[in-house]
Amino acid sequence: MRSMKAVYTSAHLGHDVTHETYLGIPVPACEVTERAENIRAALETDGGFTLVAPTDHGRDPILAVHDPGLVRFVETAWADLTAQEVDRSFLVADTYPVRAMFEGMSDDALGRLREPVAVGGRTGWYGLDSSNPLVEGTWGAARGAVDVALTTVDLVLDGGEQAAYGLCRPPGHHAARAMAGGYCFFNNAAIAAESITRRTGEPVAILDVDVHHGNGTQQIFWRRGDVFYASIHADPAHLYPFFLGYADETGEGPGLGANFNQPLPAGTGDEAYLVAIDRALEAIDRTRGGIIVVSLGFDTYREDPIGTFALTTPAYHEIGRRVAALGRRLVILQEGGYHRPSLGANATAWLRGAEGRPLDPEPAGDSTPAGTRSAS
Ligand code: SP5
Ligand code: ZN
Repeated sequence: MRSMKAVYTSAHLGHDVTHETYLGIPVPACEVTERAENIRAALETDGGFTLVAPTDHGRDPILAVHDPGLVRFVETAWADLTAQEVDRSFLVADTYPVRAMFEGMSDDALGRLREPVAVGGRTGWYGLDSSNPLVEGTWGAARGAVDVALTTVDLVLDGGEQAAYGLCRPPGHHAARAMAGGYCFFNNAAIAAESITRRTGEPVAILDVDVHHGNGTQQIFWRRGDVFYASIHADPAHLYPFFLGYADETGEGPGLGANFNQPLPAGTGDEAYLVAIDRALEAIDRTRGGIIVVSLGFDTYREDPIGTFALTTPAYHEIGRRVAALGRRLVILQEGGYHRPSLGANATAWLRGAEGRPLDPEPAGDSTPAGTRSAS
C-alpha cells in the first residue's frame, strides 16, 4: 500500500496554552496541544501514513515572508514579560493601535508610528486580537511548525511525493507580514508557498479551507500575481477575523485577480460547500503552476465549537478527492479545527480522499453521505 508522509514534531507541545482571553475574561483555550496529538494518534492508528520528523530550515524562510520585528517579538516577548515581573500565565495585548485613534492624521504622521518598548504595548503592535495567548514555549513551537511546513515542501519538491501532509501547530493563516493573531504566529502556508515559488520559479496556488478567512495569507500575497489565493470561509460580517474576507477583495497591482474569496453563510452544509470547492478548483485550474498549498482547517465541522458551518466527515473525504483530482502536487498543512474528538477521523478522511483510498474505516463521528445534509 502507498503511504502518505506526514510531518510531525513534538516541539508543538511547548505551546502549552490552557486559557485564552475572550471578551475580557480567561476561558479554556481552543487551540491546545491535544489537537495535534489526536491527529497524530489517528494517523498512526490508520496505518497508511509514515510519520516523518522535520529538519531545521533556519530563520531565512521566515524572514522571506515576515517582518523581522514580528520574529523578534515572538522570540523575546516571554523573556520581556518575565523581566517586567508581571505575574501572568500567558501574554495578550493591553492596547491596540485601532484605526480611529489616528483619524484625520496624515500619512506622514502614520509613518511616524513606532513600536512601543513595554511588552504589553508591543503585543498590541504585533497582534490582531486578545484571543491569541503567547507562552514560554511559543517561539520554539512556532519555529517547529514552520519547519514542519518546509519539510513537507521538501518531500514534494525533492522527495518525489505527489502529496504530503504537515501537522503544523500552532496554525498560521491569520499571521500577516508584521502581525500575529487568531492562534497564529508565523504563516506556515505562506512561508511554504514563498519557498516553492523561489525554488521552482513557478507560480503556486493556495487553497484555504479553514472556516475562517486567512487574512494573513491574503495580506502577504495581496500584490503578487505569482501566488494565487483562494479561500472558502464564513462571512466575515459574522465571524472572525471580521475585517477581511469579503468577495470584493481581489488583490491589487500585479496581484489583481489573484485573490479569490468565497464567504458563505452560517449553517453552510456539504452540498453548498462542495459547489464552492469546485469554483475554487476551477479558478486554480486556470492558473499556471504544478503545486497547491492547502490550508486545511476542520473548524468547518458541524460540531466545531467556534465554527458556524455544518460539514460532515464524508465531505472531507470528498473534498480531498476533488482537490487531488486536479492532478497537481499537494502540500497539505494543518490550520484550525477545535472539536477535538473528531479531528483524527476528519484528518484521515481528507487525506485518504486525497490519496484515492476509500473512506473506511467508518469514521467515529457520523456517516451521512456528502451532499445530503442540509444546513443546520
Ligand atoms: C486558525 C484558526 O482557526 N484561528 C481561529 C481564531 C479565532 N479567534 C477567535 C476565537 C474566539 C473564541 N474563543 C472562545 C473560547 C473557546 N474555547
Ligand atoms: Zn479557523
